Amino acid sequence: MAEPILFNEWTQLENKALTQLSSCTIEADLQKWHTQYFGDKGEVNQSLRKVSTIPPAERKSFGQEGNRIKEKLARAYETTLRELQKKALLADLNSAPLDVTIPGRYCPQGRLHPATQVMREIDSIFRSMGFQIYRSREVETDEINFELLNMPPHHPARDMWDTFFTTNPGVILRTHTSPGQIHVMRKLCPNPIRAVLPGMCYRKETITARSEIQFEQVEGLVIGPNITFTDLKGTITTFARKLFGKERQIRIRSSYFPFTEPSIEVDIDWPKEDPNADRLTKGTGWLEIMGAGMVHPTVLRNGGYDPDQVSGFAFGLGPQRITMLKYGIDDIRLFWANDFRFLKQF
Ligand code: FA5
Repeated sequence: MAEPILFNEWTQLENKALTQLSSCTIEADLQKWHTQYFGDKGEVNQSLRKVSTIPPAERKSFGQEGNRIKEKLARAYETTLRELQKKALLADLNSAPLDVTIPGRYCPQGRLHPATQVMREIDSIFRSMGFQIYRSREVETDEINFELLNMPPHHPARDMWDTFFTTNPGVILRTHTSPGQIHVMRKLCPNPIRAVLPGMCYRKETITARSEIQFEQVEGLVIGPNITFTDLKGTITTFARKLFGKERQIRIRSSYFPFTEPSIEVDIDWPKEDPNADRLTKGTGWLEIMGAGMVHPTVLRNGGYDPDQVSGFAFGLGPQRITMLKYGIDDIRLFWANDFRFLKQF
């Protein structure tokens, strides 16, 4: 019995396609071939669409034959593509042979920013003294940054912290890490606390060699029964000795912060032989590195604690000032200026 004319059409298509495929020598030819047969208007699809014009009794075998050829051509295409790619790669390798003896390209090794290095050192000293490390937010409410730290609106102490306001009323960039005290207290109350909170602070300041508008602080907070000023002094002294060595002098001065009572400030001596000593220490020979004190009863209450049951101390230190002391850096602006000549030295 003679084969139906349409089956002949499939066989012709198959033979033609395979012959053309075998004459493709580069990938571009192959892509043209693919479009010719498998594109939307390609010959395979056109032929398959003819199914509707076939007498119903022959449609099934017509479709089966069409799909068999379609799959066969698709496989042949994949095989040819791989072969051509392999050939192209070999030709490329042969035309520019690889010399494995050429030295590799120098890849400069990155390192940690000096601020990060010192921050990690500070964290590890406090960790070794049993402190936990907490992060708290940089965008704060006026309430937590000031009011709950015993500074109601119009309190004159607010003048010490010139503030960046956001367009959201009552929302500011934190001026110090002390609002973190309230977050930690509210989280851990009524348990004892021994925590440090490192992070960035923002103040609208006149930028000078020792003051930036953006700088880091590390807040410390210890709360529990019978915590005394002696514990504060011991902690600060141990910290400073671990960081700077025993030969560096530490000076504790009385001071005022609304959220601590009594309050102190801690200075460290600046090497006298440094020609910039006068400018940086305003002629005193001392550079302030932290404020501290015993947590004010109102602040304890705002954190959920009963000041008759527990007491505590807090401190806030400035790692950038500390890094300046440690490495003899004479200008705080170098920290965020992204100058490689500076950064490469650490
Ligand atoms: C405070 O910010 C208090 N919150 C510290 C505190 C915490 C006191 C807990 C009591 C209890 P002060 O404004 O002095 O205090 O800042 C603390 C430290 O941050 C300073 O000693 C200094 O090392 C650093 N610091 C302050 N302002 C700047 C600035 N503009 N640039 C760089 N470092 C700064």
